Amino acid sequence: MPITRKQFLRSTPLAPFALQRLLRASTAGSRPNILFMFADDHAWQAVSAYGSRLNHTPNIDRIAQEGMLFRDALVTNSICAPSRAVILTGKYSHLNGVLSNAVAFNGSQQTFPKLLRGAGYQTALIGKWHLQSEPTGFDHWEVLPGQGAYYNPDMLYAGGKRQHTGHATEIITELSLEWLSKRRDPKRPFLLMCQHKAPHRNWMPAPAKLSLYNTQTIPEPHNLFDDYSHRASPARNQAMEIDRHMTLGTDLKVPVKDDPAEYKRWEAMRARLNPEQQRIWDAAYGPENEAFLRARPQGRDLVRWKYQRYLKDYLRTIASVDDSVGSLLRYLDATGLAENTIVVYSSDQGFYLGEHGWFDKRWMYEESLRTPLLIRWPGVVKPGSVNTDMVSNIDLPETFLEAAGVPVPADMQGRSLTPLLRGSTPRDWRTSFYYHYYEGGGHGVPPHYGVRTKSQKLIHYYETDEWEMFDLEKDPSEMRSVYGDPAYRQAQAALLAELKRLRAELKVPEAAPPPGRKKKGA
Ligand code: SGN
Ligand code: CA
Repeated sequence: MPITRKQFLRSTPLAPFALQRLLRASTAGSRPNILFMFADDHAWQAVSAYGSRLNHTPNIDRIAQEGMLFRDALVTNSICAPSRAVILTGKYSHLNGVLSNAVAFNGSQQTFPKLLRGAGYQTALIGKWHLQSEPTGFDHWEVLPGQGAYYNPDMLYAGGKRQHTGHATEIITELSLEWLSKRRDPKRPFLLMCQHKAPHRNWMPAPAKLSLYNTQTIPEPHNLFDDYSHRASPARNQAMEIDRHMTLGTDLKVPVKDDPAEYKRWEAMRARLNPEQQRIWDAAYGPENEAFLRARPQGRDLVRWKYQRYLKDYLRTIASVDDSVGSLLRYLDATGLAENTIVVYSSDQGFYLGEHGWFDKRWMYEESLRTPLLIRWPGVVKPGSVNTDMVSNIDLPETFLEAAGVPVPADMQGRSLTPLLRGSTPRDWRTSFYYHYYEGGGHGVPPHYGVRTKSQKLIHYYETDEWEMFDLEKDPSEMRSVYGDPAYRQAQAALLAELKRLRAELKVPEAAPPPGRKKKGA
């Protein structure tokens, strides 16, 4: 059996520096490896490199310190499976087919991992996949079925399924490290997509993180008690309020005996944990739950309590993701791979952390339209750089292909970020961006499309033919639509013209295709 790099590292008598030089010699000047670390629902408001008031993410921040942070990274369709399909194909949802979470990805189509693999890269995908069909284009994959479980998850691989013991974030990290150290062929460049379930709902933290933030009060957003006036009807009619739609049992881990159905769901959630994990959970949540059940706050006090529990659990799951980033970065350092590896951290979309009183995503509003994006590329990206251009998840596949020296197919619809990474934005870089959400159903957000520039946004809820327009400079939190306001007549007409132009350029069908019916739990 050939010796693995890890075994080699352990057994070698060479001094660490000489060893690193030796290992580097085999990759220096060659095509870069790509480590793509991807979270699910990680809001940019919860990354300290983005100026978070909420938490500290030292390992993710390290990518910003040593690379580039993109302040205005936008997704084309703010929901899980569609975002993943956009990244794989470099095409908008109407062309890659995954309009909503209910649609299976057609794995026979062109994807960037297939193109890299065809060019000699070895490709691996570990973690959340959520595209229903089996992954294609990967030498190795091991994925959570559907949304996957936080605790003791099953994972699927080519030809089988196995159950792991422990927390999903830690398991995905271990499997990624195992692939890097034991399964990878060190002679070929690699693409590793390490894709976490966290911090997706229902925000179940790892045992080691359960007491984080215990003694803190998480600051509230100024619009936690938004009344949804001054906007079209969808904002009022949604079902993603912390107040009315976040459940005490499954979302917030409180055993509410006076709500038997919810209590049952709480029991089912707890039953997923093994006895040791249950013991740790009961010790961590017990005292606070008892105090809550005794006091039973109401009205705004209840919303505030729910917000604290929600945010703490959400941030606790992120602390594990940040640890995972740290472990993978340290592995790259220790093996000398860091120098020739492009490291990316991003999320499938943004998320509401109480802004407008909400959780979840889907809207074209800023919190869910924007996603974190940080890229380190030694020797190419100037450490500590910040980019403010409008970039997108649709730009990632072209970026990876160009970095690998693989021709970019003409039918991809994004644009490579490599010039931006080198520090110069092409003069004809995009100044407007097209967004289209199709799913409907889930959380009551109706399908909508729109255009966003650096300073303005126009949204069309086409089922009810309602419009919104926002002046992002005067109203960054999007509390008041200026659609129809005479002061914005010209700007509104210009946005409408740009929206039409983008739809034609991107080949969006005039009539929106049906998104597919949403299955429960999809
Ligand atoms: C689940 C969640 C929803 C979430 C969707 C889509 N409910 O259905 O809150 O919007 O996933 O999320 S839960 O009770 O099952 O947690 S996505 O990120 O996968 O698109
Ligand atoms: Ca998601």
